[in-house]
This record gives sequence, C-alpha cells and structure tokens, in this order.
Amino acid sequence: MERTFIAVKPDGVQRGLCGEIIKRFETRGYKLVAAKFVQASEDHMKKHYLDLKDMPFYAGLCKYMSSGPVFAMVWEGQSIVKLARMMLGETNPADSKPGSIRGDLCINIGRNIIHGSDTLDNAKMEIDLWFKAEEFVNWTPATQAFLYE
Ligand code: DAT
Ligand code: MG
Repeated sequence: MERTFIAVKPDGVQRGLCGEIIKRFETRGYKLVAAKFVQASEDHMKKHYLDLKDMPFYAGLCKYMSSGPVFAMVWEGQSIVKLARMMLGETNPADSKPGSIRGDLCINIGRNIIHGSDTLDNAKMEIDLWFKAEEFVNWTPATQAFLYE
C-alpha cells in the first residue's frame, strides 16, 4: 500500500471545498490515516516547495500557501500516488478534464485549490515534513475486504 500527501489549499478552504475533496477520496475507497487543519508558516511552505525555488512564482506561492488555513491529509491505498494525481487533474485547471477535482472546482493556476504529491519519493518527504509519527491512526476500514481482492 502507498501513502500520499494531500492538502486543501487556503483557497479551497475559504471556498468551503474541504468536504467535497475529502468525499472524493473517501468514496473512491482510500483510507485516511492522518489529518489536521493548520496554518503553515512561510518557512514551512518554502521547504514544502523547495524543488520550485528557482521559479518566478515561488515566493508568491509560499506566501499565499501560508496566508490562511490548509487541510492537510495523508491517504493510503493501492497506487494512490499516481491515481490521486489523476483525480486532481493538471496543474493548470484550464488543462484539467471535467470529472477531475481541478477540472470541476477551480479556474486559475495560482488558485488550484489542492496539493497532491507527484512521486512516491516526494510523498514520503512531504508526509515527513507535515506529520509526526504519533499523528497517524492505525485502523482497518470495514470496507477493506470489498475494495481489494
Ligand atoms: P502541482 O501542484 O500540480 O504539483 P507544481 O508542483 O508544478 O504543480 O506547482 C506547485 C504549485 O505552484 C501549483 O499547484 C500552482 C503553482 N504554480 C505552478 N505553476 C505556476 C505558474 N506558471 N504560475 C503561477 N503559479 C503556478
Ligand atoms: Mg507539485
């Protein structure tokens, strides 16, 4: 089983989309293993987006991401890193297909409402950056036997 880091960004929180986003992961059958509602510091966001440090939008992105609360989550499931990225859609909502989260719920690249890890390695790094070991819940969903062969 893989784990991935998903966060509803400040714009998604302000627009009241946390429930809709959680619902999509829940109804697909993924398992929530950690979650918290937090306002991250700008320094924290600079670490989170370190691979984008040379991009012209890096400073504004980190400032924006720390400007309000985010809903940070770790979801678990088979091939979830890649499949969650497909659920998100493209980075630019304008390129995202209807049916995807960004394709259905947002318009602008700088306000694309949700973050999702892009690789298994980045998922591990992001999960370590955002969550401590004691923040994870060990549980077996009652649906498990009907989701996986
Ligand atoms: P993603 O969030 O799809 O993984 P990314 O890691 O390339 O995309 O970029 C992180 C975020 O930065 C992205 O969700 C929105 C913002 N961003 C990316 N490209 C941008 C651009 N050209 N102009 C403004 N913001 C951008
Ligand atoms: Mg990314």
